[in-house]
Amino acid sequence: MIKDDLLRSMSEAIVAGDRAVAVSLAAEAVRSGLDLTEVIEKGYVPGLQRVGELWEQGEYFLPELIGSAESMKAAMAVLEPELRRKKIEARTGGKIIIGTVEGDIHDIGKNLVASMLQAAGFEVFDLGADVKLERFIEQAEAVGAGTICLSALLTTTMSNQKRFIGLLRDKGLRAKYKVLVGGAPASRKWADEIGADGYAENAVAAVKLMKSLAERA
Ligand code: B12
Repeated sequence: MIKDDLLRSMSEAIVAGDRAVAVSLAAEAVRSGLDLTEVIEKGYVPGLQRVGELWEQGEYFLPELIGSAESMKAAMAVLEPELRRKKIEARTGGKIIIGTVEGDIHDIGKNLVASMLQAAGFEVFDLGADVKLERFIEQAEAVGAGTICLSALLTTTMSNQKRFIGLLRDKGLRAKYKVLVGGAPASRKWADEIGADGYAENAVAAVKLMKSLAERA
């Protein structure tokens, strides 16, 4: 299949919630030696964006959302080992803690960011979703991480990104960690407002941002 058709089919498989097709297209991308970052951002992610629109228009309900999310996860399970294998740079980027904040179970975007950071040479500790704010700090202290990445997909849980920065301050640890925030409701303005060290709108931008912070450190 030519690349553009492949990317379009990936998007369609996610919209249709067709796990088997999503997985076989991921395998085809790996076999063909395609740039997997591009495959994710231009193939699968637009499918999920479309699913989001269909949900907003009241055309999709929870079962469809779950089907699409599961298809995305299954495709990522094929792509992730390959992304790791292909990582070209040495692990010089430092240690990063990442997770979705408490009260929020969305983890697809967070998983993408974690995979890409890992592929770019950072040592990533993924705490999963619905993570208690204290746990981010405990784990960062335990492994000696320098950066903490917080994902939030709900307008109700993005306030936990702000609470987290307050918590770090209360503990006298604010200066010790770089805090990056992301997720659909977040923005650069939000990051500035809450005093975060950075914001990125997608996984590719998150890698760029982390690299520039690492260079400055
Ligand atoms: C898939 C999905 C689900 C799946 C999640 C499966 C999973 N394992 O993640 C399921 C079906 C479980 C689900 C549940 C719910 N969902 Co939902 N869901 C979505 C949907 C359609 C897509 C989200 C997604 O995966 N996007 C694709 C990824 C790739 O994008 P992303 O997450 O934004 O991540 C990218 C960037 O933001 C960035 N990024 C992400 N994290 C980070 C972190 C850092 C540090 C950085 C730098 C960057 C970064 O990089 C990522 C990769 O490019 C969105 C719609 C939308 N438009 O976002 C709704 C959406 C987020 N859900 C919504 C809602 C309301 C819910 C529920 C409350 C529904 C319900 N009534 O039960 C529950 C939440 C329960 C809970 N407590 O969390 C609303 C939120 C509304 C709001 N304003 O708060 C949305 C916006 C849909 C809508 N328009 O109403 N959902």
